[in-house]
Amino acid sequence: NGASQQIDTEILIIGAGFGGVYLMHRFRDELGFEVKCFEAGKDIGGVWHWNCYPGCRVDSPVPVYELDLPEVWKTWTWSCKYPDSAEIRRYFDHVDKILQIKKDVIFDSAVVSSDFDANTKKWTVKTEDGKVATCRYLIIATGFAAKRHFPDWPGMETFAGVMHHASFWPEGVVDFSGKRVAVIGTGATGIQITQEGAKTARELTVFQRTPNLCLPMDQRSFTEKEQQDNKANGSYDELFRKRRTTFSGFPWNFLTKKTTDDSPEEREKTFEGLWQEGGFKSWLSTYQDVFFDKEANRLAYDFWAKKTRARIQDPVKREILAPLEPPYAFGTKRPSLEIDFYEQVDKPNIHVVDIKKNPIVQVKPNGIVTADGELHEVDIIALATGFDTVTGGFKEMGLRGIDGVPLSEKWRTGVWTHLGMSCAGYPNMFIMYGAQAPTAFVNGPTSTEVQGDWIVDVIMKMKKDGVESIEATKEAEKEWKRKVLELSDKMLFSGTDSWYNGGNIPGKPREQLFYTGGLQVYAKELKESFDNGFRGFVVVRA
Ligand code: NA7
Repeated sequence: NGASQQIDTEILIIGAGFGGVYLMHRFRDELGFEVKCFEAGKDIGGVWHWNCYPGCRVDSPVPVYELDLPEVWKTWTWSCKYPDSAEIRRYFDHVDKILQIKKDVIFDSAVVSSDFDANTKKWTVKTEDGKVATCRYLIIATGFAAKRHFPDWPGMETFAGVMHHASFWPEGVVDFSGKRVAVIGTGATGIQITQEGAKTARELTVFQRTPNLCLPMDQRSFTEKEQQDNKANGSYDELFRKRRTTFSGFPWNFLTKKTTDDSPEEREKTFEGLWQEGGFKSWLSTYQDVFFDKEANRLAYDFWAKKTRARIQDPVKREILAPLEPPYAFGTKRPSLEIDFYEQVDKPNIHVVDIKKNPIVQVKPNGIVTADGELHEVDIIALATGFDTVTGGFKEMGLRGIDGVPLSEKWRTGVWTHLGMSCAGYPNMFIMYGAQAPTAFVNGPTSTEVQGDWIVDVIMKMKKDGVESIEATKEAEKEWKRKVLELSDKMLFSGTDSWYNGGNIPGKPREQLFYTGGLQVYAKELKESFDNGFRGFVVVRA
């Protein structure tokens, strides 16, 4: 019970994932600010603290997927290109060992209300267990996966076996050996649980609503020597510099020529080359017009289907997992990376149920009933059903603007921000890795640094210029929304239901939630506002 805790600090950060940790370090250690952090969980690491489900692994390669803090990366060694979540938790322990982050994080502190006092010009933030903090600057770094999505099938509470949402999976205590397992959902999470769980489960059934157009993970082990060499020869420095200059925050870009500029043979060679390089290359380094042009997109899909279908021998599973006709435009839902997912699913003791055609209608004590009346008997249910992305978590923090209107009300029918980082009526509140920013299409640590450095620059300039508070203007919010929507309207995203546009959650307002102009253009927008006297902000001087 934290009822007696009263904290007063210059900067309060909510969330101790990559974003929170990076900003604590910059503000506290480099600039000497007083900083505290409220974290809902019991440790730092954000999604990597929460996600302990079997097979959980990052699907961006290291060292691209780590912070550019030399004192941290010079003293850390990875075991492989795509580490699992336990290794990333060890990385965060190392971050703490070097930077002593945890001493200023207050754990088990889910924020339930945040109000701005116009007289003192301070935020008051309260947690579920009664802790109270006041601060001048409030930084929300809660990420996009703070609110889990639970389906509401009748009878869920009657299930007699083990059932968890993947991101509440208890670390290491559920053994699949000899068990019958249901995995519901085929996003990145469902694919990973299935790929891992199929190796030990007696039987495993994947309930798929929409196919995941998975790409090959170019997983390999790393030696200490090669990492040392790359740190010494400047490869790390070059990579960290380069990744800030691209669309996706990875150190490579799209191909700018059109898909149909190439002959069928050249195109095949290009697609094949990207496929062999692996990872997200086939997604975020392919021909750019794949995201704009239906014909180009179909060519990309056909290549994917050809590669994938060849790996699935069971004809029924092949049609469900990798149909000849695209279920949606290639790349408009997030592809998962896999190693042997298709081979695992092809085994006779692994089953695939197409729940778009044959939906789940009920959960019984001993299993799951589909519309055709079949009872799928299982001992374990893994709910890999995703998140009420970005806005879900935001709306639950009890944020209230200076006019007293809760953010949940302001955002009832859609999101309003300037640059994805500030809201009208919320002075000195900054958002990291949220809606209307490139979040979903950008390597997390790169995005953290670009947005984080901007917040640092803004607060330093405010102090230097005697600015007491800034907040987005309503006009800037309208203009930014127009820009975000206009960019994505030219692309193929709107035709696909996904967490990019709220289409994954029943009743959620459906609008493009992320900025699709790429990180390098977005960074220019941030810089332009900064260089032009905080353009788009109400600036109040002391
Ligand atoms: P995702 O990508 O949102 O995937 C959730 C999956 O669950 C997806 O296949 C959904 O099908 C499915 N789903 C959601 N609700 C239901 C219901 N009610 N019934 C059946 N199936 C359902 O979440 P993840 O956790 O896999 O990944 C989230 C991100 O975290 C990931 O992209 C990485 O960035 C890390 P749908 O496709 O909506 O038809």
